[in-house]
Amino acid sequence: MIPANPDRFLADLHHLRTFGASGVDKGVVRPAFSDADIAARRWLAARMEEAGLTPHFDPVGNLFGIAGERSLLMGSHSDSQPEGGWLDGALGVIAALEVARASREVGGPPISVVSFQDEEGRFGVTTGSAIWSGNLDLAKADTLTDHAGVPFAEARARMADLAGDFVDPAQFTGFIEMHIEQGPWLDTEGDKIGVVSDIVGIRDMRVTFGGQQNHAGTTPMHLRRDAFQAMSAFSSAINDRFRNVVTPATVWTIGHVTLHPNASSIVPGRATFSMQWRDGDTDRLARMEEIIRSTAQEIAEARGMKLSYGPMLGLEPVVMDAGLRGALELGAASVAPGKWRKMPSGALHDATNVGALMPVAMLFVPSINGISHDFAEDTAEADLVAGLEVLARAAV
Ligand code: HGY
Ligand code: MN
Ligand code: MN
Repeated sequence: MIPANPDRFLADLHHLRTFGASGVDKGVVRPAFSDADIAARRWLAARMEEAGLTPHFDPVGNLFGIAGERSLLMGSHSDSQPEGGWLDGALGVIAALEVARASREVGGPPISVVSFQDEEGRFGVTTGSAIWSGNLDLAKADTLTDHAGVPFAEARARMADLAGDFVDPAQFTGFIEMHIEQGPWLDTEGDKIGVVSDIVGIRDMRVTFGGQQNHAGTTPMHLRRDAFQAMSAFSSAINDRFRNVVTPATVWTIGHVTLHPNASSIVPGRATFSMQWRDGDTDRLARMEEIIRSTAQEIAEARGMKLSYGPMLGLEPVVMDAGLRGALELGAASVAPGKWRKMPSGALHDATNVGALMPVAMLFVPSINGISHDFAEDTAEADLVAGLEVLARAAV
């Protein structure tokens, strides 16, 4: 047994949300490499040290608390979305810290802890773990920019004073990530624990329609090359054309839009938007890409638009390791008998990348009303503690 301490765990979890607290619900604004993110990482490093782990930052801001011998690795990420909840990522980091600390106190198995950097994709898709695992080349990552045009290289330079080398993954036997579900299923159906079977794949790229900026009062409709209208037509067209390709589990999102110059009395000359799609099947992701590119091309030609794409980012679907999964299932069956389920993950997680290096598995706890990536994200404390207990049992 590892006697994880629920009170200490909850106290640390609540302390972490003071970094970048939004003041709305329990929400946080702690994007990767922001002042709040760096301050939170410094605090986490100190907590790791107090727990007897050796804190270590790598060149891209990933923070490890290393047990010092060959060990299990557990954790998640502590950066947030631009409007994030207090548990997304933070839960997995603090639960890992508590289990590692409690295990050390009783001479239990060595456990290392990690908080990956930029899981939330300010620059890429799960950037920090993608680089560590080799899924994303560091030189390529350095050229990726956020929506404000800041390159990753410039952002990570903010943590250069802390940075050591990349950590050797060979010292870790496997990786377990605890997370909130971020969807409706556990909450709706009254289950307490989800043991993840697999994580979907993702594709993400920026698309730009370039038209002709012009006067919104004098330019006749038939002479306009309006970039917003092109983007809008594209969005409707792909919803229609995906119909014969997707399943009810497939999702796609235009979540970030920049209109230039973004003024009421100017016909927009440029529209740049994020196009993201996710599915558990790589072939389906590829068919969707073909539809996206051919539709954008058709619309550009019909409306006299220049069309350009940013770098295509992506991660493949990943199946969880049967052995680690089995350990989580045993833990779930004893902590929440009859109230747990096996389920896929529709959200991306660092475990996807770490799976390229070692066996990985994940467990979920319920999200109240299925809300996440929103300040209102929350989970009942009893469910957080049940998840901690499952994690502690599985680690043994
Ligand atoms: O978007 C995701 O799935 C993750 O929360 N970064
Ligand atoms: Mn997350
Ligand atoms: Mn997230």
